[in-house]
Amino acid sequence: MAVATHIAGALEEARRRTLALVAPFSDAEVETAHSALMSPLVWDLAHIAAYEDLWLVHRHGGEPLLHPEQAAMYDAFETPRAVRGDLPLLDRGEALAYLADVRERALAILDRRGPGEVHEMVLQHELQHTETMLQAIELARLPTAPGLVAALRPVAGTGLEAIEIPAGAFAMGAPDEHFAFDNERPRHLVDLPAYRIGRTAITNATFLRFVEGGGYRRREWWSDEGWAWKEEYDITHPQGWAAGPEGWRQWRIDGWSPLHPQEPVVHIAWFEADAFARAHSARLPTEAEWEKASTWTQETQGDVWEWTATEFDGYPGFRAHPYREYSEVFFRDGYYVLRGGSYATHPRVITPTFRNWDLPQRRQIFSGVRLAWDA
Ligand code: AVJ
Ligand code: FE
Repeated sequence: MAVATHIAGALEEARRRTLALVAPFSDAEVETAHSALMSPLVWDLAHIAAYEDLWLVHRHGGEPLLHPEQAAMYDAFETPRAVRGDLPLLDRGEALAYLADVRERALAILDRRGPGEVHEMVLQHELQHTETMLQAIELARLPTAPGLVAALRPVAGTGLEAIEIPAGAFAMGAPDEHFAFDNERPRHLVDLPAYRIGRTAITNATFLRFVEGGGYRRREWWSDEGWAWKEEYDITHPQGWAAGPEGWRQWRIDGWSPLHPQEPVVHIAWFEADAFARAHSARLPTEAEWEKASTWTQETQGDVWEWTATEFDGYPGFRAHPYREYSEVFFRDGYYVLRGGSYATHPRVITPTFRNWDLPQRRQIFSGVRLAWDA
């Protein structure tokens, strides 16, 4: 019973976060697709409800879906982001009612049958979507209610200071005792030679030196794909930066602020992180290097997602479970792994083994960079 009460409380807390995110906005702001990259916020709301209906009411509770006719429209795989703005989606009021109705049933089932592994999955799913919604909100330059994102902690140093990690094997992946997504398993031994890795993420001040030092004009620092992307979209600085008479400013969640030199740089693409690393005779860490070092480099962990050199794939012996479309459909399809977490990530999602992923040109994600070097 104590476990059921705990999970019910956590589900309620996640729901307060979801609802607080959309509370300040007009119906039109919630229902419009602000960017082709992101869903209308109302899609996320109804999707969270549909997901909970499927896993907690139907699969865990054995009851019929509340809204079987909505299942396909709110299935992430069947209905990709780019088309979500053109669908006859539920309106805001309908989506909020869907959330509340499913939650009532899910809590009644939880009372009756007790919790299962799927409860933590559904909880994490909702929390992940609150971060996705924050990406959409930031891209749309809508203001965010206070208290929903953590303050970025200033970094002591430049981000270029390294620590050396000795050679040796470590156990990579999530231990069996607690919930983890399938892509974090099985836990397996990985042997690494010695290497150096940044003690912290790279700061704005350090990234600004790259920008002002011609970093976006030096062909030799960029991959072919990265250069083509940068040229096509005329990328000359991280997303949300603007140069003005009073210096550089940055659009951050709640509006414009002066670029803070000691905060970690955020909203850079993998291509930019990779070019920055080459400009410093460094490279991105592999995700194994990142995870092995995570007990040594905790200072800024969880402030910005950190791009790694590793393309998203299953660990040896991977088994899709229980939600097949969560990970497997993205393996070996050009996605790069990010590690850590960000100021927009709920702390429950942040663990040393959690794997996030995105395409190398994406920078709506709260992404920064940590460097690595061969020892
Ligand atoms: C782990 C953030 C890459 O948004 O595609 C949410 C999370 N999966 N619903 C994504 C997810 C299904 C996922 N990321
Ligand atoms: Fe989802």
